[in-house]
Amino acid sequence: MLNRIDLRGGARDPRHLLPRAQLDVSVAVERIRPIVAAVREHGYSAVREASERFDGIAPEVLRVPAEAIAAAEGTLDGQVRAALLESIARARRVHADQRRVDHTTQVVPGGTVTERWLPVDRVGLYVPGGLAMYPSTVVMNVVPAQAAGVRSLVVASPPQRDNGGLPDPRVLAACALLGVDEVYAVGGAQAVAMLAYGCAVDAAGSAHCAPVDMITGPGNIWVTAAKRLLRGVVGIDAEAGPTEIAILADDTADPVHVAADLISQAEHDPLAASVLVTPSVTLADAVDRELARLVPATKHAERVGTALGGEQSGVVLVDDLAAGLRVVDAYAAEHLEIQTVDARQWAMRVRNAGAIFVGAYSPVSLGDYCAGSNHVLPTGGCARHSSGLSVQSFLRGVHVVEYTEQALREVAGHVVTLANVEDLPAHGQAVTARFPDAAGSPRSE
Ligand code: HSO
Ligand code: ZN
Repeated sequence: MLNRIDLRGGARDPRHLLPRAQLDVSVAVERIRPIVAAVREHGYSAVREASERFDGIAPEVLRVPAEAIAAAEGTLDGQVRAALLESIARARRVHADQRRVDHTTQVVPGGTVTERWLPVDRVGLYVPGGLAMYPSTVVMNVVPAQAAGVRSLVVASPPQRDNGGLPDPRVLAACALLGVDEVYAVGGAQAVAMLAYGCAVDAAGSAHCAPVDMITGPGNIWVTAAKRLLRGVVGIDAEAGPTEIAILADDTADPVHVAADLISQAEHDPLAASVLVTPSVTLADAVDRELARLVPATKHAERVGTALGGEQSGVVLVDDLAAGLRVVDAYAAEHLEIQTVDARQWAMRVRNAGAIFVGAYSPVSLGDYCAGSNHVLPTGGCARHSSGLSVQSFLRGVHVVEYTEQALREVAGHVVTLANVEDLPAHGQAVTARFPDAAGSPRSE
């Protein structure tokens, strides 16, 4: 079922072995440009027009009433509620520990630089509706924003025709459990534009959605395109590609676990990538047998089969675990499982991965829901340079500089020298102007 790539005994560069799906967003950007421009210019009426056109429904008042949010929470199945609350509680525990503290460095006596971590003021979270609607993703976006201290957090999600023009009830229930009460029944590019520019949300213009500073959350290609177009007007999170799991395993791994985990992420998307890296042909053969047994029985067998059979998935055979480590580092998977002897030791040596799952009892799907870790992670090799969503994503580090007269006087000469070497003498004069009668004041030309 899985393609085999045999790297044993060779010195092939593993970097480009497994192709990754590329999403062409630039064409979509041109398609949504007029929608974004219309929302900027006409606000409410343009948002409703686009909703009618693309979602087939547009409520007259775009903000979801508090009673509807409460009602959605009320109808939530008890077990789902308990599981979501557990997911929220564990994520809050981990994210609370991520909060950075402000730090003051005394550079010289009388001269300090303080790094202050300030939360973004207002954040918009886009939540897709329909099939790719994950209440767990609402949790993974809202929890770090709240832990960062974001004061104002708003959710936008498409109106559903079968829910009377309200967003999906699971989205509303997740909002209620997280304490988010500003929710708009708007989806697509028009939602991103509404969040970025702000607009009236009823016909009379008596209620408004204030513009946000940052937009996060997954979406279809139109949403991604709108976020790309509006980057700069607002901050945005990374563009998420199809999900990926890589497993570094040796013959101590249980092939049933390995196969189940490969299937679990393939379930997301026919373009999802499931990659096994192993020095053990015995394990690779056993995993193949398990896949042949398990895939036909899984609910989304077609999607899973397409993903596992695709050129983006495969088994990479390596000489030993050290060679396997080089492969997984080159691949830089969104999720990396280590199912080997001394798993923790091997995990410590990994350089590139969005998140690492160690040992036989830490599957990726634990992290998707209830480990406490965040499941919004870098895909497409971006783990080489980027992190997953965290409290840090919602904070800005601001340097606060404070020098006394004496401390400035002592370094004035160096400032003037550097200003002159860059041919910016007024920079130096801004310092020397403070010391007009300084004997032997620094030379400025
Ligand atoms: N594995 C996905 C997240 C997710 N899984 C949501 C289930 N629901 C990307 O990390
Ligand atoms: Zn998942």
